[in-house]
Amino acid sequence: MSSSAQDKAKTPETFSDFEVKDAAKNSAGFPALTSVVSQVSKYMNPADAFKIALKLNQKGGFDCPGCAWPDPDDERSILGEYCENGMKAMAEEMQNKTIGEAFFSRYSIEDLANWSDFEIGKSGRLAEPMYLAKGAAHYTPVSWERAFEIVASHLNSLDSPDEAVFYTSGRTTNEAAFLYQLFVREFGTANLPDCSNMCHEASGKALSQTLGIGKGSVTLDDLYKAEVVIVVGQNPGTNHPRMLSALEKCKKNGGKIVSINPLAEAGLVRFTNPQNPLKMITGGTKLTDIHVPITINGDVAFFKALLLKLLEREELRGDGFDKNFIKTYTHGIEAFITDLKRYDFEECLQRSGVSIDVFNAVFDLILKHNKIIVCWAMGLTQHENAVDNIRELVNLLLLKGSIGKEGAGTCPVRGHSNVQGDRTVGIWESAPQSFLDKIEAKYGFKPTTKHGYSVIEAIRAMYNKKAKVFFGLGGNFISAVPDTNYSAQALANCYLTVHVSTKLNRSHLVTGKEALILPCLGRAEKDYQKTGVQVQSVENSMGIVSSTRGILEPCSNKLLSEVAVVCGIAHKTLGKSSKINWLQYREDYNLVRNDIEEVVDGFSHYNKRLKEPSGFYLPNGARERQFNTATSKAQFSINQLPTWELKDQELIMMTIRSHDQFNTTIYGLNDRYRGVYNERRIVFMNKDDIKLRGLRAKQVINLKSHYKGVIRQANHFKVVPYDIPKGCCATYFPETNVLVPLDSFAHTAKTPASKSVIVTVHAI
Ligand SMILES: Nc1nc2c(c(=O)[nH]1)N[C@H]1C(S)=C(S)[C@@H](COP(=O)(O)OP(=O)(O)OC[C@H]3O[C@@H](n4cnc5c(=O)[nH]c(N)nc54)[C@H](O)[C@@H]3O)O[C@H]1N2
Ligand SMILES: Nc1nc2c(c(=O)[nH]1)N[C@H]1C(S)=C(S)[C@@H](COP(=O)(O)OP(=O)(O)OC[C@H]3O[C@@H](n4cnc5c(=O)[nH]c(N)nc54)[C@H](O)[C@@H]3O)O[C@H]1N2
Ligand SMILES: [Mo]
Repeated sequence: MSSSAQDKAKTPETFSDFEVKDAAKNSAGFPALTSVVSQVSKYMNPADAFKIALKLNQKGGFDCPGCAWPDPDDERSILGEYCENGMKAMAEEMQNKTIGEAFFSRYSIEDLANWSDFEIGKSGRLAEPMYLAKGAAHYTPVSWERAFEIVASHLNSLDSPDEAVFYTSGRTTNEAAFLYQLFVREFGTANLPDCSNMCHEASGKALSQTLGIGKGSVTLDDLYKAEVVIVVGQNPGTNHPRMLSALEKCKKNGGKIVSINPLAEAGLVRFTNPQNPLKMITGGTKLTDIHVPITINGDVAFFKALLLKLLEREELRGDGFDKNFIKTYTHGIEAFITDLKRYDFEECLQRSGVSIDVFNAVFDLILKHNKIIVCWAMGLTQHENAVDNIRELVNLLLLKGSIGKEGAGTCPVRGHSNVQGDRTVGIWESAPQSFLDKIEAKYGFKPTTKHGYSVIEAIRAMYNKKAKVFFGLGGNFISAVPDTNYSAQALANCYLTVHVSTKLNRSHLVTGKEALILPCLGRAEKDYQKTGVQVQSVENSMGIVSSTRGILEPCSNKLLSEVAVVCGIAHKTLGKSSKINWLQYREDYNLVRNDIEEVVDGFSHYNKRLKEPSGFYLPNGARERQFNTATSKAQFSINQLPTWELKDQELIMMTIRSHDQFNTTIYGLNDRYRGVYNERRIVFMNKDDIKLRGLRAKQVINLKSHYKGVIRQANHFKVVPYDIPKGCCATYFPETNVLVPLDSFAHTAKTPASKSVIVTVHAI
């Protein structure tokens, strides 16, 4: 019997050989090096590994696809801007094994769906285009020409361009992303959902409303010079390891570090810099001065408590606020204060789950210092009240005048290496009119002004058969999105699903009636075109645009670059009716950059400035205290205190990353920093919660989520006692995405609330 799309979409419910040890007290150091050596030597050619380690994130080298943390502007160490998880990302991408016709004729889609995500990822690099015909059980090889024709004929037979969805994941370079959105807009739709919709969308919305720019305001230099850095809802030791070097530098300069997180994550507790052998022996620097073990989604409450105390101090002694800054640069303080006074300090503190002693220690730092930076990631953005989380931390920075000056500001730490750049160059389902006008002026067609689908809306549209073609430029849509069962049906309803990918993933197995896998070059591979090996560009988390150029030979001669794929499809689909000569761009990417320069603000002399070794900064108003809001001032905002309650037996669950994964790509089965080995189907619980439910360590349980009367279930997880606040629990994404309701998302931003899922735990 053939299995359903839902069955194929789920991760298999089987266990590996599981072991738990004490959670690590520090990060990096020797275990990090040994972990990389074992990873690299298993899957990658050692000479290539060495080449990569030396070129990774070096000036003139190539940009690590691991994360969006910036590289130092000044001298970089000889070992590259080395990082354990960066090397793991490379080892995964540059596996020496490839898969094509033989592999797919041996394994059917159904066979592959029974593999774990770890096994799927380790099968090798995709080496040739593959096609799944209607009703077929196996993918078979297809020529590039034919693949483009299949896509074009499906797109051209739709009743409306709005019946197609064009997803982007954040590894796509500026050049490929710009051409892709241009094609989509000329085709006639704005259906451009992207991974950002599930990631920092809430940050973009909150920051645009309050500070007039959807990006962070700080530079690396600011981090070095800050007096207080608050890291909230982020696990840099695993997800942005190079950020720890910046925090270490800040500390050396006398800065204090506060971590607000339900978990005492290893990298923030203590950190051993792998580039400093002496430190590896002596044990490294203690990074966090104050750890705040907050309840999941207790952040608005905690920030409100801080705001209330600052107000009290201002009223009593006149030293709580930066009155000059507020008067000159902000708008809306009166309404904000009036609203704040409605709240009770004790209630806020109680809802945050933080003790008064810890609170006072943090308050003391904030009161005494004026150069404050707040860094954050998914712990703030993946809640229904995510936009409020971020606006509330902006309120705090505004009261302190901690914006647009040295050592102060906002630092949303981005995920994918070019997710910020993709949005800058137009991957945006609701792009501003000014951008659309420039497209029209340059190319002579009128892009639709109707907003397109974001991720959640795209899933609904496919489920309801309003969208019939899904095209993914990178990423692993089915494993990344919420509500796996519903979303699997949505994809299965499509006539055609297409993925441009480097490696096999579950999205290739949960298909529409027909499907294509289009294999592309990875970041580290040389991109040979008519005018020579091409350079591309990316924008990091701090708005610096820099070049990236592959250094290894492609793993197969049948790969195309993402730029070439987009040009090929655009050319075939739009044909003679297009206003654009698509094929010229793939021969010379300088031409793409010339176009970006004309259409997108901040890219003047793009080709010339890209040659600067450290790249160039894009303009950032908030950094200069120029706020591009309706009032031209920074805007105080009014945010509600979330009032969710847990019923009897319920827990609030966050779905997080282990140390051995990059989003849906599973590098390995360990979470070394949290002391978990060889298993991913686990649930971290507080000891008291385990006892209360009559459970024991390692017991196998099922999880049920509860949302508006609908119950979703994920089976076979093992209980791991952990230092996590009572009432909270944690599991890994993507195994528990089946539990995340599609309808539970951030107001206005629509980021799935995958860090606040209400669940119950059931012994079996
Ligand atoms: N190696 C590696 N690097 C990566 C990635 C990866 O998967 N692997 N992914 C990349 C991507 S796309 C992204 S977006 C980033 C993700 O980087 P992170 O946001 O650091 O990733 P998560 O594992 O989702 O971790 C969220 C953190 O927030 C905490 N948290 C959860 N809920 C709450 C809450 O309600 N309040 C507070 N204060 N804290 C909370 C969790 O305990 C955890 O420490 O990393 C990027 N870099
Ligand atoms: N429950 C839960 N769900 C989440 C999250 C969470 O914290 N909890 N986090 C969310 C976040 S922050 C994000 S960003 C999304 C991530 O969502 P996605 O970006 O869609 O997922 P990835 O796992 O990063 O995509 C991995 C795939 O990208 C392909 N790939 C890798 N490199 C390249 C390349 O250079 N080019 C091309 N074309 N393809 C490439 C490979 O085939 C690989 O299998 O997931 C979201 N989903
Ligand atoms: Mo992300």
